[in-house]
Amino acid sequence: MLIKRTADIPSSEITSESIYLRRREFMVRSGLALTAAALPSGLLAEDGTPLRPLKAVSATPAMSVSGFYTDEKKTPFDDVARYNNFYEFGTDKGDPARYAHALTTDPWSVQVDGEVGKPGNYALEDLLKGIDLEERIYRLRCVEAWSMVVPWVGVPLHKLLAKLEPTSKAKYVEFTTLVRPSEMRGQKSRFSTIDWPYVEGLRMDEAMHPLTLMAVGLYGKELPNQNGAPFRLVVPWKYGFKSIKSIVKIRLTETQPKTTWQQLAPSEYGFYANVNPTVDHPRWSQKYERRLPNSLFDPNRIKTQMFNGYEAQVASLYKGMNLRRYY
Ligand SMILES: Nc1nc2c(c(=O)[nH]1)N[C@H]1C(S)=C(S)[C@@H](COP(=O)(O)O)O[C@H]1N2
Ligand SMILES: [Mo]
Repeated sequence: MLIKRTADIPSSEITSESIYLRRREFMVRSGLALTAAALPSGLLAEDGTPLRPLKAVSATPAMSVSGFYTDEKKTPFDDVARYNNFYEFGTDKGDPARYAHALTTDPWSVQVDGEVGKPGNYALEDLLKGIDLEERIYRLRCVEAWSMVVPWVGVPLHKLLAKLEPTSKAKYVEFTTLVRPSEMRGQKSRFSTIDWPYVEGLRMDEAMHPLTLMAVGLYGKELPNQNGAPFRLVVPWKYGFKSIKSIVKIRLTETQPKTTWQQLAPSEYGFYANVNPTVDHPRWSQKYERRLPNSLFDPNRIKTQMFNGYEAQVASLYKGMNLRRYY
């Protein structure tokens, strides 16, 4: 969507001149140079449609100092896009890739409210306008003890929040995923235990941390739907469930948001959910993880690192906090 070249937008999608102009304006003003011709057309969404390229400011060696980049082996695109957790489409790891193509991601708007100077219902392209896209190569560690290395494309959340002008009362950021059972088959399942919408949240200092990213793409292309298109959170030092997908609402609050997994099983999933190999999940150890891709014969088991390897960058946020209590 936000990444389409004007020439790529089929006339059937151009519903009005104002939408057409808005898209064009986004592409020009955001500095989002489109290099469709220069990139291989290799990456396909699960339904066979090509993923549009994004031009991001790449990670540089200087950035690696602050954790923006890891030179660990990247998890291949096919694994990143086929092994997912996105319960709105089902609980099987293959369900999101199988069913998420049904999701309409254009147009997409994001409701901004609560403790901000600039509340409103923003078209995604307007929300991101003027902020350069950046590439970040992060480890992603699921609470279920598997992990990946993903090259994301997105904007730092602190830049977006600065645009929205948080008030002095803003202590937390709450994020909400779309509810659209007609396109999200997991939301109409009788077996679903989740009370939709999926909600996540961060403390303000976590949200403002330079590592915290709002992703719109991966592997240099727009996000596959199953990875949370068109707009999702990525917090690399926390368990994957904090990195909420397909966001339609951002609310700044004075009080701690009631988040989905914490509500569902408070003794198993905390609000903080910082990756911590010394605090086990009540039902399994968190000391090791399976790094994807792996197989029965090669489990690719590696040691889990404190704060998922981002201790140098984020430990100061939790100074003096009992991480066994605030898990
Ligand atoms: N809305 C929503 N966001 C979500 C989830 C979900 O079920 N619904 N699953 C979370 C979990 S548990 C993980 S591990 C990551 C997985 O992201 P990925 O599929 O892009 O690897 O998404 C997170 N974001
Ligand atoms: Mo997860």
